[in-house]
Amino acid sequence: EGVLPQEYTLIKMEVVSPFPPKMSVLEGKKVYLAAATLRPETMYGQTNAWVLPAGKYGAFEISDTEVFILTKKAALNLAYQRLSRVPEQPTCLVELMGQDIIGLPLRSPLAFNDIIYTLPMLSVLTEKGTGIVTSVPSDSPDDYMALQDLKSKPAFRAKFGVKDEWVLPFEIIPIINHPDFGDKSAERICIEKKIKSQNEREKLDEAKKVIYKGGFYEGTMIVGDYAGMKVQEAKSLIRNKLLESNEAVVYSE
Ligand code: A2H
Repeated sequence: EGVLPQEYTLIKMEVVSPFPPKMSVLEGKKVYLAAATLRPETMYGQTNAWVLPAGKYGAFEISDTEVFILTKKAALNLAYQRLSRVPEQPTCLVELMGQDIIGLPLRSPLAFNDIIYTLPMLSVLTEKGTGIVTSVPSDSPDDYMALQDLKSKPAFRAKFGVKDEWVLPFEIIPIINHPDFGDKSAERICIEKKIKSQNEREKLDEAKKVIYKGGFYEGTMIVGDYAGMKVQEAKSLIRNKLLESNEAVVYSE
């Protein structure tokens, strides 16, 4: 935990109905997985959402019509940031485990994929952000390795009830050109560092250090409305658009 508050963008990933039986009380409402990101300009490259299978989540009333699925801690913070039907008091409509929401089909802002799925990642921290992470395997080594594990290990898919069609059709989408690591920088650094799974924490942390600075400060957008623009400049433009269109909200913790 840092000393200064961290300001995230919460991406509203809409859950496509019909909902599974455990979520049937939510039918008729607009339900979103609310993913906390520091890189809203990467949303073009989304291939899935991540949850912790053993993590505790809930469906919380944000307004009369909108529901966010996230951790209780995040719901409480949101309630003090004017994002709760009842001010300063989160209302949980149904408690859910991460495992219960694996396989949910989602429509996410800016994603080139029309539908993406909720999948398990073991490094998701329930104490950080909302406990929901959007996956951009082109630019995040954690996302790349977790997707690679699911793609290459049928037993890992089976363990969490992940269907082939939620994973196998999803390719890495190049969205940013990195001056030193090309347009799939996360894949490139994971291959160079010979990272074998999402569990290689130290190597992944090194990989992140190596690519993030260059990707953000010297990278160039290669897709979307701001193709050709430096990532650093495009970030706030893309973020503001998402906030204006109500496809995202601000969240601090
Ligand atoms: B970022 P910081 Cl492409 N557990 O979004 C684990 N990781 C989490 C999380 C949680 N509960 N909540 C958010 N995150 C991830 C995109 C991205 C991100 C890219 C590149 C770098 C990057 C796509 N995933 O983050 O510890 C989210 O992944 C680099 C820092 O608060 C979020 O932004 O600094 C980032 O970690 C927040 O990390």
